[in-house]
Amino acid sequence: MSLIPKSHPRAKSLFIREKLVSGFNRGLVAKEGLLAHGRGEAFDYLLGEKTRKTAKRAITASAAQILLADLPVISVNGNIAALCPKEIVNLAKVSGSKIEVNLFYANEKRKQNIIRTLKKNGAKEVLGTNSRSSTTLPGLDSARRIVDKNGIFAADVVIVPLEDGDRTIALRKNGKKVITFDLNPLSRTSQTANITIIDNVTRAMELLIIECKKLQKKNRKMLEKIVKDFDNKKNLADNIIEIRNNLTGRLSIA
Ligand code: PTJ
Repeated sequence: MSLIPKSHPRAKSLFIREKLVSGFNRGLVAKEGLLAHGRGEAFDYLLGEKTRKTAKRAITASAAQILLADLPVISVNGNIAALCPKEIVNLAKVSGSKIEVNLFYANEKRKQNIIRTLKKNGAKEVLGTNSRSSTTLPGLDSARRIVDKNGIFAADVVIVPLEDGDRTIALRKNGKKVITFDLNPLSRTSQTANITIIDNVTRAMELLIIECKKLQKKNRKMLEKIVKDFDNKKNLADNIIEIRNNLTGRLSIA
């Protein structure tokens, strides 16, 4: 049972923290994942802990891009498995995406724990552990280079929540479209992905599922137009303005 009273002014943020700590205690999250979460929290604070207009725009473009894909794959790491396992499985179902576990801090036991959690939440198939179908993503030195031939390696669109910059660059160099969730608009991942959703995954993942369901009714031409009209660099610049406005708004209240 949680020790955090619902009335606490920062209850939501503290509940998310608890999910991460619980994920760590259950062997899903790397120690470093707790630190990565702290960095995310700081940026969420600057955003005002709200899904901003720029995130909504990126979510619409992401949904269109995923629905246009021949083989979309969702890459899952420890933090994502702890924060939104059910949403990952739902997104995969709604969008016809495959799920692949891919860790920066490689650890076979943690991989198995993550797969078990995803399966408990309804996943039928989770790639990322079969050595017979594994291969190497060129241009990457970290453990993330090991990918499944039928998953990330073959994908045309890869969804990489909470990512490190090196792999985003490698995926792009290998001709993939990359969609990321990252609270830091200045990170290399944010700057190099095709579509960056600057929002907390705990808010944005559910919104992406809803948007995929909504856009399923649109034809291919309309989806292509949504993707074509989206400019990631401009959206990131607009996001910095949102942060600035949020901060100046707070200062003027004080
Ligand atoms: O489970 P593993 O071994 O694959 O490791 C996963 C981590 C997250 C530890 C690894 O990928 C890592 O070190 O990532 P970075 O380079 O610290 O980047 C994580 C990014 O995610 C940072 O830019 C954070 O601001 C951002 N972030 C953290 N929490 C959230 C977030 N973005 C969206 N929602 C969050 N809840």
